[in-house]
Amino acid sequence: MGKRAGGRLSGPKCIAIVGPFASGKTTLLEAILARTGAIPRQSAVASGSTVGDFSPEARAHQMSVEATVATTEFMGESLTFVDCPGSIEFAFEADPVLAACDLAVVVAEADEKKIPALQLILRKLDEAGVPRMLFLNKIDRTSAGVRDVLKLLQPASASRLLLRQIPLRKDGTVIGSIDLALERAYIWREYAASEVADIPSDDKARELEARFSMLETLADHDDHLMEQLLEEIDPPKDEVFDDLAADLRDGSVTPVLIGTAEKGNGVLRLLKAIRHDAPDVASTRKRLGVADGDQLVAQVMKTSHTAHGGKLSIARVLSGSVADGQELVLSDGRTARVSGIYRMMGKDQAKISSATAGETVALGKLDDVRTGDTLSAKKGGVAALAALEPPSPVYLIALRPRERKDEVKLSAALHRMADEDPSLGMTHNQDTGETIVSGHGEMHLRVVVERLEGRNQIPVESHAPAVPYRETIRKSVSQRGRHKKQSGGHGQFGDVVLDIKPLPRGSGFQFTDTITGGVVPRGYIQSVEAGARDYLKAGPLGFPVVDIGVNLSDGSYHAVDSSDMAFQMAAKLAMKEGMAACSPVLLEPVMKVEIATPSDATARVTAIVPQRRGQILGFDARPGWDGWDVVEAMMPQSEIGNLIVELRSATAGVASYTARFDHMAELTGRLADEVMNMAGKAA
Ligand SMILES: Nc1nc2c(ncn2[C@@H]2O[C@H](COP(=O)(O)OP(=O)(O)O)[C@@H](O)[C@H]2O)c(=O)[nH]1
Ligand SMILES: [Mg+2]
Repeated sequence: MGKRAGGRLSGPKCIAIVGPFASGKTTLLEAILARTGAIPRQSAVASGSTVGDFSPEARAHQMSVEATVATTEFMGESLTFVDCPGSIEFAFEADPVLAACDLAVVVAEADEKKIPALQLILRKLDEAGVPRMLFLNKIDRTSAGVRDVLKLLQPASASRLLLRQIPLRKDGTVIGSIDLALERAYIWREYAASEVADIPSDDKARELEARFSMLETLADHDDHLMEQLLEEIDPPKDEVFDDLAADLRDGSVTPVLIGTAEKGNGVLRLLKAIRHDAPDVASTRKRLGVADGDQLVAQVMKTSHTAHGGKLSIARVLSGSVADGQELVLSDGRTARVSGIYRMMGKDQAKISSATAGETVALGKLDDVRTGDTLSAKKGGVAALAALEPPSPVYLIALRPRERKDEVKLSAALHRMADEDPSLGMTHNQDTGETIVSGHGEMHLRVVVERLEGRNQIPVESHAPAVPYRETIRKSVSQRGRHKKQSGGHGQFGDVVLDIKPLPRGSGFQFTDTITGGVVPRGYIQSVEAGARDYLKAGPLGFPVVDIGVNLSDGSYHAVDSSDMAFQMAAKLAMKEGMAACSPVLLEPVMKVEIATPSDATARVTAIVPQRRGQILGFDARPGWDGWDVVEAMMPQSEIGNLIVELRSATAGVASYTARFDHMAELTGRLADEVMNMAGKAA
């Protein structure tokens, strides 16, 4: 392999901060902003005054619930960091960010329990082709050797983890780091630049060994370096740096840096590594297939509706430039005019007049623009770059405003939220006045409700969505229905005999007639069918009736008093009396469920299924997912409502499932009684 360019790439960069929940991403962002002077001092996440997690919802739950964007400057270069939430419930926030960033800093810690979550995140990076560095955080709390930690984490990463720094310990505590490429020691100071020192002689052997192992890995992609190692020549530092940068950029290795974000330790080294090694916007254009040139191409990473400034579309300018007031074109040809361009700092914005390639800025009032859209300056300017596909929802709630007067306000607020979060699904049910909101976990939708009640001041009522129970019959019957009224002038007369019988599951409703000799005139047969159908809306148990056949076999009519209405009434009467004698039974929907889980939790998952009246169909390795299984099962829909909560707690938060309707099954006994009682109360 020839030598690759590894020189420093200047220009504004966009860096996603990703990693498992509570690994220290928000803390790291805070440390970076403090170290680069964007904020006066570093606050602790617990203090509630960090740049990330500024929303009341994030503070209440002590977790990031949305991406935070902050632009700072380091040694004269613009760096935009996007702190992406770690919880799988909010994971979709990261997808549009990854679609347009240059680099991801993966924040991880030496915690075995978080490996499945780390694996999920690294997969996302692989899919998006995003080069990454790993920041091994909380090193102050890590007693294990850093190389053992890497061995622990390596299975989660398809690309090779390359240890770039080792901790410097004194009396068992970490006091700094040794950089293996620079061959220098850094003694950490809290919230301040480290003191540079020579590598203590006691640590020299350890350093040399770790350095050699780093060089060996780099030599896998550099024949020249390999030769030098074989000949025991110490390679020039420049060559090592070039290899580090090149291997990072093409994704063949993931350099690992260490630190304690909470004290600002290791942050400057991280920033320097970013400065020297990170790909730039030209590399990202190449990755995304965007032509070089001065044509505007911008990719929207996030949408937010601010209390005062209106809608903001946070976009990465991939090429060209954008100016305030400019008309932009979406990839489908629609246009929108920019009103305000801002540099972001968490919840705050600073107005600027234009932005050029590489910058990540907020574009104001692009009403029709959505997260994931690709913007250009002229029609046909660019095709959509990223097709964002939210995972299928795993949790649903039904909600309605507590007060009717809030209906319009609620629908507007939900509309804004769906605009901000494309992974929220919404369907409005005209009949019940409820909106069914679907999302990716209990917390995801709890935050929706909190935002409605907090930010939007709309008190709402929410509950589990109703399960669509049905009923059918188990016996046949023949029933006469006679509707006769004589009250002044015209009377009413209809008379029918209906043969009612059960049909196989999934048949729905079938209506036939065997009328001969015109005992019920043709025109009224339709009326009989209409009457029977109307009855089916609520059978003897109170639920819509399915899988029955009704045959009109006999009847009589009156030349003057018979009417459409009268025959409908007669049919309903026959249905009402007949159905009660047909041994009605409740039907519940049963879903075919596929649960994806890390293999070491498969046994726990298969134990959950039968507890929820489910039946395991089998399980198998998850295609393309090392160390994961897919469990297939049949489960009643009523048992799936909060299934995800239990699955997540059994799998360190990473399991997911898809469910689709399979069939209706009879429900009898105590459970059926409960369903009927509930329905009775609601009616
Ligand atoms: N001991 C220690 N704790 C840290 C460090 N970095 C973050 N934390 C703590 O870990 C918790 C989670 O941090 P946070 O930044 O919110 O994690 P995030 O979910 O990845 O954004 C907080 O209580 C932090 O104070 C660190 O380097 N050392
Ligand atoms: Mg966070």
